Amino acid sequence: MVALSNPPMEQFFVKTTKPNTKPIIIPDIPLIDLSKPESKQHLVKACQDFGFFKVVNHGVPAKFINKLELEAVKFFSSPLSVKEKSGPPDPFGYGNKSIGTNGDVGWVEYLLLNTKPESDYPENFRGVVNDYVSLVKKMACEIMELLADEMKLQPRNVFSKLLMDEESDSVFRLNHYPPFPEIQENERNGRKLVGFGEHTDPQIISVLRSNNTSGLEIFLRDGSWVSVPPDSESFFINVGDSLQVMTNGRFKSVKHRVVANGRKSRMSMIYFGGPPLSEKIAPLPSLMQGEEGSLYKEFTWFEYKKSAYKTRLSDNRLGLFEKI
Ligand code: GA4
Repeated sequence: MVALSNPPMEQFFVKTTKPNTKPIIIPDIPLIDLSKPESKQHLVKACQDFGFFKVVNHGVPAKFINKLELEAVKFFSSPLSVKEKSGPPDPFGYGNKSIGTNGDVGWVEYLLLNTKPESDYPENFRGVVNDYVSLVKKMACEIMELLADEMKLQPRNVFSKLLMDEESDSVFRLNHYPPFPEIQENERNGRKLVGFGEHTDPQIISVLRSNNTSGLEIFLRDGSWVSVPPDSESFFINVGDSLQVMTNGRFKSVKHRVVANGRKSRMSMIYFGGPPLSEKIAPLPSLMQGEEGSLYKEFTWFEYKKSAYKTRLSDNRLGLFEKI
């Protein structure tokens, strides 16, 4: 399908059930302090209960985060004609309002980058993205090793080795959600502006950092959407579909979305840690107890990714691979 350059405005909104209701703020998004020895247990619990948590004392120096944020602000404030020189996203590059190739739209512009060292980045991002990604990847690996330890998985790098692999198919994304002039009027009518529609991430683990503008919401198992208070000093971690499969459903790939704030720009940077394309994604044998069989048909990351790119954002991508 051809990407729309100017999609009809109606598509950017979702109706809220009750006009003017404030989003629910969850009081207790799991908060993990990576400097504490008990973080291991909390990590496993957070992956099981929510598939989502926030980490502090993560060891990524602010200097690297700020440098990248500064370049991102500069990039997104440059003229559209300049930004478009880095597009279209096929799948990497600059994109505006249209997400993927199957008709999804959102009030967002973005830059999708390959994390392989030799990749071609817009000029000011060279070096800055590599530094940031290697630090965030290191933190993601530490988290995955703590998870493996706590679950008594051998070797302890059973998950992290997939991100460390030279062939790891990981992606980096910068998202900018610009203000929207008529936001108040729409809110009065009970309409929310969709920045990035609901979806789960296909990879193993995603690491998100945003500026101090709200917008991220996660979907809880009781069927409610809750707004995640922004925190520019912490990282938010999502379990992806592949980790859900590798843990045979113990860890949950969290459904999330971004409702554009409308008043202030929101900027986020996300590292999506994925396995090599040839990697078989299947439950770890040591996690299958007694009679427990795999909930999923066997597939490689290449097969999963290929099928994911044919879906709409909100589709249940793992559904195709579930055993009935
Ligand atoms: C969701 C997670 C990542 O942002 C992403 C997205 C990708 C894209 O923007 O090109 C996809 C989406 C994401 C899943 C389904 C397909 C592919 C858009 C889309 C409709 C980069 C990814 O890996 O999968």
